[in-house]
Amino acid sequence: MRNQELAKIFNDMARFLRMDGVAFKPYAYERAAISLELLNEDVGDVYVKGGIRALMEIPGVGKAISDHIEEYLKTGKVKQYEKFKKQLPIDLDELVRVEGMGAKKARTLYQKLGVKNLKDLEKAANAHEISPLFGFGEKTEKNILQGLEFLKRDKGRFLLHEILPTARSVVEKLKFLKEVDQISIAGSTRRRKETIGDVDILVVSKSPTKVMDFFVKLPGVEKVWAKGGTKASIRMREGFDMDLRIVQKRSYGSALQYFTGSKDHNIATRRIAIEKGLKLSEYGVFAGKKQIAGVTEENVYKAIGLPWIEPELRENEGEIDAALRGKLPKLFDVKDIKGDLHCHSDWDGGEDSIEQMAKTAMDLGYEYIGISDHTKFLKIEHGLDEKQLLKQHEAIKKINEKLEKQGKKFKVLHGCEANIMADGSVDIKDEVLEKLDYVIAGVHSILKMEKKEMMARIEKAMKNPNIDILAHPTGRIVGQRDEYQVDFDKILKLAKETGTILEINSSSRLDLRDLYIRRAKNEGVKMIINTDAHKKEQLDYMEYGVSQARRGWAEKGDIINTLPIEDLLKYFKK
Ligand code: DGT
Ligand code: CA
Ligand code: CA
Repeated sequence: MRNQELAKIFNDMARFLRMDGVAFKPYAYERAAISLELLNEDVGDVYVKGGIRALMEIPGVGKAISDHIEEYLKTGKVKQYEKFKKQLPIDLDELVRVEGMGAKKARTLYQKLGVKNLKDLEKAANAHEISPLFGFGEKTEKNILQGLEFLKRDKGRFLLHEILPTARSVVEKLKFLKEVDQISIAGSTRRRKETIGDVDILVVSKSPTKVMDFFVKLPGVEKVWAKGGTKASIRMREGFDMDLRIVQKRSYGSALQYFTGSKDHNIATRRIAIEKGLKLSEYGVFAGKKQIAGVTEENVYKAIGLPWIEPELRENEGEIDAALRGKLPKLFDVKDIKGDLHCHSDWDGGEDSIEQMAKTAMDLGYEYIGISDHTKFLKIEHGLDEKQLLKQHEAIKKINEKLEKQGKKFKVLHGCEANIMADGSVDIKDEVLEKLDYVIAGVHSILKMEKKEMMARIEKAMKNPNIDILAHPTGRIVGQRDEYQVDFDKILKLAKETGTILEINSSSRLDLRDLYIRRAKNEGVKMIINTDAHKKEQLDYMEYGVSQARRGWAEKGDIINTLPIEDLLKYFKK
């Protein structure tokens, strides 16, 4: 699709313009880029159908940008972009993915050291050519090396939310085939890991060839790596691979158990089988030559003396032992979630109005939504100041009155996402915070602090009687950024002392991570799963936070937004 290519060009142009200190234009280009990525139709088709006028109807596309689009469609190029590239022939898109590398830094490194891409950057950093440069220093050089390391570590892996919708739609399409008797997603996707290497799908069918033929010809298949009698492997347009395996009906359960993994979980279950004088493989559970289980996963586990274990727990992190002792956690489901308290509206530059967000939340079956827009320190996010928050408070009051009149049993709560400043104070006055239903606070600036300083900062915020929820408590972003220097034991201790709720943020942060959720649960610290949605569609991210909580062994009682509103409110400090 040309939409993607144009979006990349516009994002790059925004970066070039920002480097030149142009004030508003970069936003316009970024907006257009987002719009193009979201557009369901190829922008070329839009143009063919309605010309430049139709282009200008795309949200965020004005006259100047529609001219660029037209030029690109006609010539394959955007002249202004080519001009930028000539001045600065570097792979900006690649370079800025390194955490801590902005466009300006990239330009300086090109001008001083000729750095054009990641490879050059790594060479320069390893040779300590960066630290002596004006405005860089040893700390920056170290950060760049860490950022590069991070990119490498996750190379070739995709975020679960980038993959799951496609994997599901492939399964849905395969289900339509009458030749498909049974089908399931397996592998790390079924275990809902944060990142996925490849998608594994299992099928039971009496006509494997038909299923294989259909699979390799699905729309969006870019390359067929292999296609045999019972296994095919494809590369999707989005860049990830999918494996399809056809198995026998009598082995479906054991194959599902095997290919769901994890490998370490499998090794452990096989050992248990051996101890019982049995053999467990992808083909079944065998006593000598006789198959005693394999049709369903339940009977596979049962045959080796275990209850069925939820896929999210299968990491050999104590689940086998817990299963043997009848102590597996009772996991909950996205259906148990009653509301979402970290949601942004168009008041802070989000995409949708409070009412639209509320309507979507109602459609999801929620009982409440909390609007928590950014506050004033975050200028790029159009953060609200005290006056705007008070105005918003009145607006939400009116919306609730309207809902009540309509007889809806749904409530909009008013919060905010305040910034924890370097000294641990927040950027909104207490007398305004006191008026809100709840307050979320998070660290959004000066992330590279020494642990002691960072913890003093967070401690002060958690002790603030107006702060109810600590947003994305460790600052990590999957595949992009490690957590900042925190002492998680201390955070847990403070959460207990102060009654501050820890957030499980469902966006690509996935913060808290699973292991931390498990520790919080063990300490009796309460958590809340929030999406951090900046538009209504992102309210769907809830399921990723729920998966994360499940991977962290959390139960309903650990998560306060499984509660009805009256009980939820009791967990806030005032
Ligand atoms: P991924 O794709 O890297 O995100 O992770 P998985 O877990 O999906 O791994 P994958 O696709 O290589 O294999 C799917 C499952 O097959 C894996 O979870 C467990 C099973 N499996 C693969 N190789 C082995 C192995 O050498 N030994 C055992 N016991 N199981 C294996
Ligand atoms: Ca896999
Ligand atoms: Ca695989």
